[in-house]
Amino acid sequence: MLKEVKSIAYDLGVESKKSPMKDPADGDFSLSDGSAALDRGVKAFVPWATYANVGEWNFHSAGNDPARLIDEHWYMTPYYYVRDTYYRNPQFPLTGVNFTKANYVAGPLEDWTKGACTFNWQDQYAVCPNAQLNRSLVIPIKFRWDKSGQKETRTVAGKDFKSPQIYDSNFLIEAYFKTVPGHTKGILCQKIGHAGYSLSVNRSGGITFAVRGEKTSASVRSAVAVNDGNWHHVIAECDRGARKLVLYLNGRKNSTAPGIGGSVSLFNSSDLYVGGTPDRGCFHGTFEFLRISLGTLKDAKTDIGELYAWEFDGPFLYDFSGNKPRGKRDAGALEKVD
Ligand SMILES: [Ca+2]
Ligand SMILES: [Ca+2]
Repeated sequence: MLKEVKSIAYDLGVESKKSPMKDPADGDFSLSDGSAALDRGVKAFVPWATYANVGEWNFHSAGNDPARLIDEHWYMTPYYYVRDTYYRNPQFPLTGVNFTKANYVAGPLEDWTKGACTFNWQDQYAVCPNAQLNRSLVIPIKFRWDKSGQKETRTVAGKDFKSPQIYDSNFLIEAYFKTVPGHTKGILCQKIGHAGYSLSVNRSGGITFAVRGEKTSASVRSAVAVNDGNWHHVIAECDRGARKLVLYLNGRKNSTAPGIGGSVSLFNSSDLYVGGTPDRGCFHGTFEFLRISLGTLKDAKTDIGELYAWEFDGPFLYDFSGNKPRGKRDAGALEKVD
């Protein structure tokens, strides 16, 4: 039994006989010299909210299985109906094919765990099967004021089932990644068959975002290369109303191209792939973050400047007084700065 408990919570923190704070009884919560809280805090990543987020992967494993990359998206659809059952609503974890613990490494966005995942360009990719993205749900509707009487069920299917399956809506893909220097022709994220979408590192080392319907297709390429071994933040946006595809790179609009209108469905029966597929396009580099949302930045009533400022210079990167961490973040509200 003890062994089992240890395997769940292997780090229970530290014990100190001395107060970690200077004089909390008199309202001074700053850290004492030699405090046990020094450098024992963590850095976490807090993404800025997007509209209708349907998939969010932070690239740390589930903990007990290096092949399971959990999805942490939250989108309060109409079928988030009974609070007690939220946890049963669909999430879209990725399965890392040929992944081991060695794939997980430290990344720049978070340090509470190994928060980034490497892809080897050979035989590794991550996948969420179409069967999980293209389901139907039967929701029982129960009326609290009439427990014995009125009962009904509602079926959620097709485009009412919200997932990275894109029908005729706006959408965006956000990724934070780095390639091995010189890498070309690697898939970042795609769900594409006869129709669908893909985001990839192209043969010039730039980014290509492509969408395809039954009869029409469109794509946009970044104006610069990203395969230099540095971390890059990309948002690829498909705006139906404006009929535009937009690529934002490292916090700025980088390029735009004519897109597709609202009558073009991207529905397809392919699986969702990240970092490669079974037969082609394996990515060589490291992922820190990826998400897919069924709306543009404008739909989320935000813009690239606001999103980028939050994610890379937001208040979660400072203490409660606005001080930057000295070295590693200290535990508690206040960083020791004296
Ligand atoms: Ca991460
Ligand atoms: Ca510190």
